[in-house]
Amino acid sequence: MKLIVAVVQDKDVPKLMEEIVKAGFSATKLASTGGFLREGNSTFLIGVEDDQVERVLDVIKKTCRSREQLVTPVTPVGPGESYVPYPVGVVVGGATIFILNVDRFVKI
Ligand code: 2BA
Repeated sequence: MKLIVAVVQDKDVPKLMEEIVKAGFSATKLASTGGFLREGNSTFLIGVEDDQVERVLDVIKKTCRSREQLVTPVTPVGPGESYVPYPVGVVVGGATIFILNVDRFVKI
């Protein structure tokens, strides 16, 4: 068995959850925050049999889009210096996915 941990953008969450459930998988969604943008994103935990991993990845690929987001770098400015921060674009997503082996799966 595998645990798929997928970090996705909040905008893709409703569709992704709908498609995962429609495909017959179980998922848990956790609210999370990206360390770089410090913005909310969502982390899905999806436990599946080994032979189902590719199907779940297909659902995620079809559902999650990459988007460009503007970030304004924060640079410390010394006394008497001025600094005009220019926003720079970073491409976020579709999804960041980790696939872990599950030693044991228990439901009580
Ligand atoms: P954030 O950490 O907020 O990162 C958002 C986007 O900012 C990243 O998109 C990437 O394009 C850019 N970025 C991140 N760190 C950077 C850096 N040090 N310098 C320049 N640009 C940087 P994604 O790569 O698609 O990642 C989206 C979210 O997935 C991340 O949000 C984070 O929550 C998670 N993530 C990505 N890689 C991870 C990893 N190795 N471990 C744990 N979580 C990860």
